[in-house]
Amino acid sequence: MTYFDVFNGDADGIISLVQLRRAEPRTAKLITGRKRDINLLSRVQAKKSDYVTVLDISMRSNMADLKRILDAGARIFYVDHHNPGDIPDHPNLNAVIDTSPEICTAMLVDEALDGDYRAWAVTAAFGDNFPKLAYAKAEGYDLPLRTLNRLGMLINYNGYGASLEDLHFDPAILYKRLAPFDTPMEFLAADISIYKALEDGYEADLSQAAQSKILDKSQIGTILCLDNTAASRRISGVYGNKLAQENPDKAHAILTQQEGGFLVSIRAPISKRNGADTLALQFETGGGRTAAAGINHLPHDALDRFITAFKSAF
Ligand SMILES: [Mn+2]
Repeated sequence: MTYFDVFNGDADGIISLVQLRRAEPRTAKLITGRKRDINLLSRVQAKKSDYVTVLDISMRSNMADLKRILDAGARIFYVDHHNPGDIPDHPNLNAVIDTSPEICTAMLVDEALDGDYRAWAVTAAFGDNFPKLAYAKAEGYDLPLRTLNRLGMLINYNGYGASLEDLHFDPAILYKRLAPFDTPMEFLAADISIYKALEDGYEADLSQAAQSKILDKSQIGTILCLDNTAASRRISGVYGNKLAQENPDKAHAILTQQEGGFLVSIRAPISKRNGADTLALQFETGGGRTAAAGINHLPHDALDRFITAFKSAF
């Protein structure tokens, strides 16, 4: 029999698995990828009596492969907080899914383990951008919250990129480096090199992003353009969040140059979190949520149309 551990390559996915495997060690095939690489179940070839653990990837996006694996006779333990679609009613599927707005996968794992690895769960909540949840769950524990916040953010930052080559650490390797420790404090005390490497990468990417070209700046907000580099692809999402926090009344669009056009990341003003999805959907490859949306490929000749649409969207 084979075990498969399938997890999102961001902080929430990695730390969900760290907690589970502290509680229940097992040798498993690790299946993961960069943060946006979510069709992970397509890579699982499971047979009858195999056991598949799935963490922090949308069930809706993996439904066909979920059914294929269940039909093959394998058992699945599935923990997640994204909209699942219709959860199959199958005796071999144990699904713990909660889509309430203030929960992340690592905190669902924490609940299942009665808070045994709370410091890890708090780190993941910070990393998945749930600071309120992190502070609430840290209450009564004596935790170095600023450090855990920074560590969670850095692990999350590591997941962004257009390919695994863009990332500082393959998420499977990052998982293996964290997994030996009961707490993030023990990890940092034993092995500061990862934290340092991520922090150096983050600061370098950030200073490169600060050199970006302004394509348009108005009362509405700012449209920036980043060069076609791995640094841009790693930082663009995190940079958009940072600019939005610093200028809460302005909208932002971060364009990253790519072959034939741009990858676009859109952030509505924090003071009025809507309009981002409507703007993105005016373009063929756009999509997202009201506060944060994106366009996978904006051709060069659509740039003027985008700038005009941006100004009327917010
Ligand atoms: Mn998550």
